[in-house]
Order: sequence, then structure tokens, then C-alpha cells
Amino acid sequence: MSDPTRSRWAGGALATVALTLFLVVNSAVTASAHDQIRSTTPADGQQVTAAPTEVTLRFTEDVLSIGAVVLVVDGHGTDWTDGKVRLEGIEATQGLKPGAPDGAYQVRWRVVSADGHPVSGAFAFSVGALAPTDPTAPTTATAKPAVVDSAGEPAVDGGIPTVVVGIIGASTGIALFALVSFLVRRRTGRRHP
Ligand SMILES: [Cu+2]
Repeated sequence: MSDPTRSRWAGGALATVALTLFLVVNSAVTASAHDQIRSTTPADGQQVTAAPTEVTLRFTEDVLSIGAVVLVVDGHGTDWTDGKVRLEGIEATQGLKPGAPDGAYQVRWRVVSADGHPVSGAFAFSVGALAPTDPTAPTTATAKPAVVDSAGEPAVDGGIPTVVVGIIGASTGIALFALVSFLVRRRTGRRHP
């Protein structure tokens, strides 16, 4: 008892699931290709005794030599950067003017990651005895820098997030189920022409 309508339905469902799976995996790979900030000098939340002459940001991959901006802003909103960002491999280094007073500083940065997407974020440090504070955020100074991608979504910190792994797992299961159903229906159809 052949049912070509059901068989076609199964084929269509399989194609849909396969396409969904492809898109999910593809977007996960794309997301993980963004450069992530790996470390900074001074470190986020660090208290240094004397004003640094420069700040350095290190990324997971080379940053493109275009569109990089680093601002180092004190509590009054004054930017203490001097000259342009120097980009070398995974490092972006920004010189500072001498004479920056003791107090809290926020480093606001934006670079173009190796895959061509802009990534940005901010971190804080302090000079002297004061603990670093973030003038723009109500959270504590130890808050992690907000790394976002071009779509404004938080970038992945160190690999594919758990939810994506879950989606991939679920999609794979559904795809396998659809494939098996499809093959079973085809075989059934052949046995009963
Ligand atoms: Cu990207």
C-alpha cells in the first residue's frame, strides 16, 4: 500500500531539517570565528601604582589593520590616548599621554576581527590607591568586559555555547529520525508498488 504523498512529505521534512542543521552549524562556526579578547595590560580591574605609558589588548587571532579604536577615559570623560593604535599580529597597543592623574580609567575598544567583523568592548583599571570603577555601568568594577559582535549579540567566550551544542544535538537527532523514517517509507513503498 504505497503512499507517495507521505513519502514526499518525509522527503520535504528531511530537506527542511537538513537545511536547519546546516544553518545552525554554519552560524555556530561563524560566531566562533570572531576574534575574542584574550588578555589586556593593565588587566581588567587591575590597580597600578603609576600611570601606564600604554595599554595593550591581546586577541585570539590577528586583528585587521583597519578600523581599530582604543580610548582610555578618566572619571571626567577625558581621553588620555596619544597617537594611533599600533596593530601587530594579535596585539593592539595604544600609547597614553604622560601625566594621567590617579583615579579610575575605562578602556573602550573596537577592532576588526580576522573574519572582517567588528568586535568591541570595555574594561577598567585604576591608577593609585582608588579601586577601578566603571563610570558608565552600575555594576561592580570586576564586571567582565562586554564583548559584542556586529549584530550587537554577546560574543562567545571561549568556544561554542552550551545552548548551541544542545541545538546541534537536537537537530542531529531530528535529522536522523527523519532520514530513517524517509528510508523506511521508501522501502515500504517499493515492497508494495
Ligand atoms: Cu565574525
